[in-house]
Amino acid sequence: MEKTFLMVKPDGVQRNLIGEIVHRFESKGFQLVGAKLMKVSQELAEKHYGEHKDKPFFGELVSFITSGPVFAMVWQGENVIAQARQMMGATNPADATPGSIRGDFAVQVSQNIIHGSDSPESAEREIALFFDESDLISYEKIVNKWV
Ligand code: DAT
Ligand code: MG
Repeated sequence: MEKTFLMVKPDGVQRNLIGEIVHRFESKGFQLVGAKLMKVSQELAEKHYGEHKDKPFFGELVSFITSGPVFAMVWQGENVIAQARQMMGATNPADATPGSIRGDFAVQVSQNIIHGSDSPESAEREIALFFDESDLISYEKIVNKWV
């Protein structure tokens, strides 16, 4: 089953949105298979955002993501990578549809509440960066046959 890496960023943690965000993905019908509250180190931040290292906002991005605790998660489900991106909304909250997480809770691109993997390759890479295989729990949910 497909898995994705999602992370409530430091602004989302500070704004008490962990529960709201977990609730949205649970209610949708996706399954949480791993989660932790953690501080992102400089080294991990630079690896995680490696694709943006030549962008003008890279320094700001790394200092933001290391500025406070984040809530890192792995979610599982059919088409969860693309679906989670839809639920997050556009990168710039100004363009994010109302009803999406960024559309409902964020104003600025530099504080957009949540990260989500954008492809199967990035999901695999990001899950491996943040979690050991043994941190991920595989379990049956009887309700899944209704989802
Ligand atoms: P996403 O987080 O939607 O995958 P991205 O991978 O293009 O977006 O960029 C990673 C993060 O970098 C994004 O969540 C917020 C920040 N960012 C992107 N574009 C930015 C910009 N023009 N100015 C400041 N921060 C930006
Ligand atoms: Mg991205």
